[in-house]
Amino acid sequence: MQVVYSPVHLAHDVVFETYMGIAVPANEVAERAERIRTALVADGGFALTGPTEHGEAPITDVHDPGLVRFLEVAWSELRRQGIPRAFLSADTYPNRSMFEGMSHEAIAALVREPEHVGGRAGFWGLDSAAPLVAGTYAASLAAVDVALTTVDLVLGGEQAAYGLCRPPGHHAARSMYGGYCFFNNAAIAAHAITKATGERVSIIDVDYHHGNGSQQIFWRRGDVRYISIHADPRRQYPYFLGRADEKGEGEGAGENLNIPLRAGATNEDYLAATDRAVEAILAVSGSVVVVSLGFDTYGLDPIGDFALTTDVYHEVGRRVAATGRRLVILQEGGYHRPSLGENARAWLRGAEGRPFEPLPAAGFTEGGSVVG
Ligand code: SP5
Ligand code: ZN
Repeated sequence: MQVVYSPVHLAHDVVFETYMGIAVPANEVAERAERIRTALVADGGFALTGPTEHGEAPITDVHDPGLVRFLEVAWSELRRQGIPRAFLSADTYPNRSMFEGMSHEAIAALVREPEHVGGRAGFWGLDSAAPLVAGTYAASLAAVDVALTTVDLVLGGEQAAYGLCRPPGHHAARSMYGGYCFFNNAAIAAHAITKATGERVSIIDVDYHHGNGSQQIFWRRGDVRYISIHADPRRQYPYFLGRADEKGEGEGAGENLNIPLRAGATNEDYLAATDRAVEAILAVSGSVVVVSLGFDTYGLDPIGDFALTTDVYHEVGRRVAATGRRLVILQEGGYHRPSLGENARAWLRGAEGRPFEPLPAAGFTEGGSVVG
């Protein structure tokens, strides 16, 4: 399988994130993508290629140009405003109750992007756990190019290709970044596929978290079906979207399928959910499926609470590929660094119909210790 990778992700060099007001070690770090790249090279069955530049138009097809401009200047604004922080995190968010009782017209007129960069980050951001650093914008543009190059490979005839996107994308909405995501790589890819082929596209999101951004972007669209298996938002980020009764509206009515799972969800629970998702893919036309691939469903993930093992990733990859659709597979989350390479190898080999054997050289044991 072809793998699209760009070293520009290294510029998004995140060390800390904020959790409930306190700086804690970052989860979404450069080592994640490097672990996956190293494992796929060691496997021998994957061919790495760099992305080609696709420019800004495919991004503003999906995102508000104001979000793009904010992300472009946010770091220089932080410095220009004399704020000597290691990363940008919002000061104040426009909580919806700030405007309670005001008309939609009044709100539209009053709620504007402020000048203070902490207010601007609140205006465009969802949460305080998506630190923005000097290289975030460059890395985010590169991640989009990785996704769109993966689309090019599949539209060019590959049965499946994998884009090692970093930063991830599925929490980014049309006018909002958050959840370690800045541009929605999978949504940009799905939209580009509809444009190039005129076909319907399904997104299957198997990250542990609900992809609120992908759901929002396609909520009213009949040409992109969004299917997600994730932790129930009553107990987990993004908290305010991801319930089973969110089905889409207008042209998009019935095109959104959320499958929330309980804490401790097992391989068996997950495969049952996968079968429901696969059924929803097969119910619509279209030759291409976008996979938002996360490994934060793994039993040892530091921010997840599912109990999946490496073998189940091989089986999920196999079942998704068995739809017969061509797959644009894009990396989202997954934070247990020692297992990321093996879990990616397992999923992608499953999608290719190849067997999976652990790589002893990976030096990883289920206990979480790392050798070398
Ligand atoms: C792409 C993706 O997987 N984004 C996930 C964003 C999750 N943001 C909230 C993270 C909160 C981490 N809390 C750590 C608490 C440890 N007890
Ligand atoms: Zn996630």
